[in-house]
Amino acid sequence: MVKTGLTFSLVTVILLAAGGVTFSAEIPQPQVTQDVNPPVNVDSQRNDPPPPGAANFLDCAHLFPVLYWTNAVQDGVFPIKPESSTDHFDVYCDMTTDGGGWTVIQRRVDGRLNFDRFWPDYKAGFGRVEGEHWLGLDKIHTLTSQNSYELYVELQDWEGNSRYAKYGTFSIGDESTDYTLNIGGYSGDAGDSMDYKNGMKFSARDMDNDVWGESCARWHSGGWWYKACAESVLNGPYYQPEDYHGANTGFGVYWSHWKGFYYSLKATKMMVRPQNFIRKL
Ligand SMILES: [Ca+2]
Repeated sequence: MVKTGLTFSLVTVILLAAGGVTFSAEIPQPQVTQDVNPPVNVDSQRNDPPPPGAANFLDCAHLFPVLYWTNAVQDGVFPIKPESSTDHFDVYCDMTTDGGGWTVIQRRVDGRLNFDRFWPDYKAGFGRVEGEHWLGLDKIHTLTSQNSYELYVELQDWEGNSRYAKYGTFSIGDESTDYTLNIGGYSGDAGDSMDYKNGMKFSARDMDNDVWGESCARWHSGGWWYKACAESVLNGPYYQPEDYHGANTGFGVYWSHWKGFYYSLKATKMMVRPQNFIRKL
C-alpha cells in the first residue's frame, strides 16, 4: 500500500477487507499535521464540520482496517455514525491497546471534569472526547445495540501500576430500561468488580434506580449502575493523593477487587469493541 502520510484532510482508498468485501471510504483524519506520528493533543478544539466520510464508520473498530492499510494507525478523535444514530458524533478511538479498534466511552485522567451530575447529562454525555468525558448513555446504547460488543476497562493507580478488566459481553438497554447493564465474561488482572451490578439500571443524583433504601448515586457522588451499592465506581469524585485519606474521605474512583473500596484511582478508561473484531489483519 502507498503510505499516504497525514497531511491530507481526506484520503480516499479502496481496499480489500478481511472478509473479502471491497469498499471505498473517505478517511477522516484526527489531526492536520506535518508529523507522521504526531502526539495527541488533548486540548485541541474540533470545530470543523465532519468530513464526508464520517458517515461510513459505525465505530472505531470499523475504521481500524482503513487506518491499518494506509499506515495511519494512531489513537485520536474521529467522527462515527452507528447504525441507528441519526447523526455522526466524535469519539476517541484507542487504536493501540489490546489490538486497537476500541471506542472510548469513559475517561478519567486528571480530575478536571465534574462527574457528579444529573440524569440528562449522563444521558447526553459530557466533557470533551479528547480528555475526560462520559460519552453518554444514549450513544453507548446505540453503539452496543448494533452488534455484540465487549468492554475493556483500563485502570491506573498513583504508584505507576496499570491493570485491566475485560468483559466478553457488554451492552446497555435504551432509556425505557433505564439503560440496564448486560455484562459478563470477565478476564484480566484487575479482578471482576462489575459482575455484581449485572442487570442493574443506571442511577444518577436525581434518578434513584438502585435497590438500597437511600440513593447510591448521591452517596457515591456519581452516576453508575448501582445495586446496594457497587464493587466499583469509576464515575465517583476524583482525588489527588494528598486530598484522599481512605475511609475518612469517603469513596472516590475505585475498583475494589484491585485496590479496595478506599483507594481513589489516578486514571480510568472504559471502551467498547465488537466481539468479532479481527485483530490480526
Ligand atoms: Ca435507592
